[in-house]
Amino acid sequence: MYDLLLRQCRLLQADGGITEVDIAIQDGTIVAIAPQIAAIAKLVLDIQHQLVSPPFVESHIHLDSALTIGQPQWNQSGTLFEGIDIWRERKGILSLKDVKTRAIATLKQQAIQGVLFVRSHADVSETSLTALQALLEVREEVKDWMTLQIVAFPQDGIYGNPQNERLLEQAMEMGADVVGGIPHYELTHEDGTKSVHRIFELAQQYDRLIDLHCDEIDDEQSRFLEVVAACAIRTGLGSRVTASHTTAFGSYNNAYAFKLLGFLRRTQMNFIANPLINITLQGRADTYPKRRGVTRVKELWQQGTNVSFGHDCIQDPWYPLGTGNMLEVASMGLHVCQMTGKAEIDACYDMVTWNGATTLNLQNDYGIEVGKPANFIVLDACDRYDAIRRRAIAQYVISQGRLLAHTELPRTHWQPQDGSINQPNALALSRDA
Ligand code: 17E
Ligand code: FE2
Repeated sequence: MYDLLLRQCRLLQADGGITEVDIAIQDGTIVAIAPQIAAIAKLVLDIQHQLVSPPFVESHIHLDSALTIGQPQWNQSGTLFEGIDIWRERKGILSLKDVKTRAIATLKQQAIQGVLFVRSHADVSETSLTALQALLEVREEVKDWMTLQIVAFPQDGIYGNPQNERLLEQAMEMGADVVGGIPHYELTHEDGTKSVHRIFELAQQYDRLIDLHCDEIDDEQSRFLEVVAACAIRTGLGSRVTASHTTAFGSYNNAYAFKLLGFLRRTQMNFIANPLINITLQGRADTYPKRRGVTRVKELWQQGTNVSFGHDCIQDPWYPLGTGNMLEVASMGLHVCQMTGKAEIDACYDMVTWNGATTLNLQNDYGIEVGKPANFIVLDACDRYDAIRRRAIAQYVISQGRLLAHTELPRTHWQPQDGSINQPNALALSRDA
């Protein structure tokens, strides 16, 4: 007898193909996938031809600042830099309980919408390292239902303050999974370049991944991405390296951008764009025409470079909105990057699933295959395009073989306008009618 059996699944495969199958789970692992599995299980779910997909991957979020909107004040200019200043005030009064409560509330919000893998930044330019300590504890507390990776992120720069370099190294010792940086916010260009080299050194010394906030500015002179690319090539760290935001890439002249694209292809490194945030943070110094402030997602994707989309913020000093819904992120990415071709829309779905998993180096644990951990979601959709267009609801979220969340679909009752008496439910419309 299986623990869990899902019948009549439209199983989404890595190549975008769909097969009609049953899926059986035992002890947290997928043990059978076949057109019809004749067996009994402790729990049987009839999926009725809904889409079964690997879970969403949130490859870039700041859980330490999530849900602090308005504390101590709202970001009036809407810029990255006012956000950093507001957060500097708020982070002065962090406690473990404060960070943990907000982080866990956010992770639950994400999980019920089908996110089971999250990479969060933790600001480590704050002397007590409370944000990091809290997120390390959260990583442990949620590990039975959510996989959390933590980036040690020096928000104020490694060299902006005499103690920050030591704090970043301390964060490695405390167990951060990834080393971060912010070269465009270091005091000088030289400091920015030096910070990238230092980050690569730490990653090698502590055997960690790299994910930098890189060139998150509209300044076409901000060119730390080439330094990251050079380090990725020379160290061979390649696919263990990620450049987040890289919004200046959208402002580079094409002659430079095309040369850079070739270097980037060689690196095998990953990119994360955060379209919800950067469409609002960037372009603030522009009048008209106003730049979109998002990196060259389409061109990177076209050349086979791995790109994912992240949410970045949920109600914090940088972004007042956010729900944790990765289909909202994919939809915004699709719009801002003009990815409206059919293959491009499908790619936007991959950017919040498979590509995020690649960025997080999850390859062995991710995907719906016999022998892999049973992590997947059932979406009220028939394919990737349908899922994005209608922001499909995650009806069932299965984490490590167990049902974690079930969301019922809304039903609309159309009221006849001819004066006749409505039959309850007779005219209920299904959402995809
Ligand atoms: N910090 C930063 O440097 N950039 C961002 N987009 C956020 C925090 C959200
Ligand atoms: Fe960020």
